[in-house]
Amino acid sequence: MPAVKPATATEMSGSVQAGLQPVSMRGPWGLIIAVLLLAVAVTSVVWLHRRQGPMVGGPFQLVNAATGREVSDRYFRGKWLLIFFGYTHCPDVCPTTLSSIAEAMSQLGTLAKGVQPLFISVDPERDTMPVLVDYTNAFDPRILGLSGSTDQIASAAKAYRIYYAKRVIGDDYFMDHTATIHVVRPDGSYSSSLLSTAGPLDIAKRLRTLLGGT
Ligand SMILES: [Cu+2]
Repeated sequence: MPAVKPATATEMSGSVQAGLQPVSMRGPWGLIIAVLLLAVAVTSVVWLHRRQGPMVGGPFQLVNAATGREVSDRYFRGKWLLIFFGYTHCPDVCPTTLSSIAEAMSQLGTLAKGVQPLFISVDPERDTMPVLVDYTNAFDPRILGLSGSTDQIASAAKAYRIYYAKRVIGDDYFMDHTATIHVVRPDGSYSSSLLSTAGPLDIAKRLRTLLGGT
């Protein structure tokens, strides 16, 4: 392809000439590259912040097991929320965690008034409203059981990054689920998380700090 050769030669000589230009002519390229690098850096920082910010939490629409009425996240504005997903047939993690939350509420004394623990069922098939209410009341009546349609639960679980899945064993089934306690601020924004293995002391300590008690 003879036509290509002269073009390549022109380009090469062009770049050689550019290299020999006074500094003032090369300056703009340095500036453009610097601006581009800065733009990339700023975009990365903004992206990371966005990732860390609204990654967990968000609006939800569920059903209050105690009243049978729909509730949204907005209903709980003004209180610190402890959000835990689970199911009443859970053999170990849920009862242990709810005991810890109940004990932490006792330890908080009057500060507990500013805290609303929510237990969201991932097993609406077995966790009917009465079953859920009896279950949460057995730990502490201040723990509110929430359920909903399959879609409502799936949507809330997705917002709070909770995985759950049915595991059938013989005639019975278990619900595998993420065991994390999420702490949500009174304005509805995500604050932090605790492991389900956190004892009552840890939970109470975290809340005391957040509520500004000590
Ligand atoms: Cu569980």
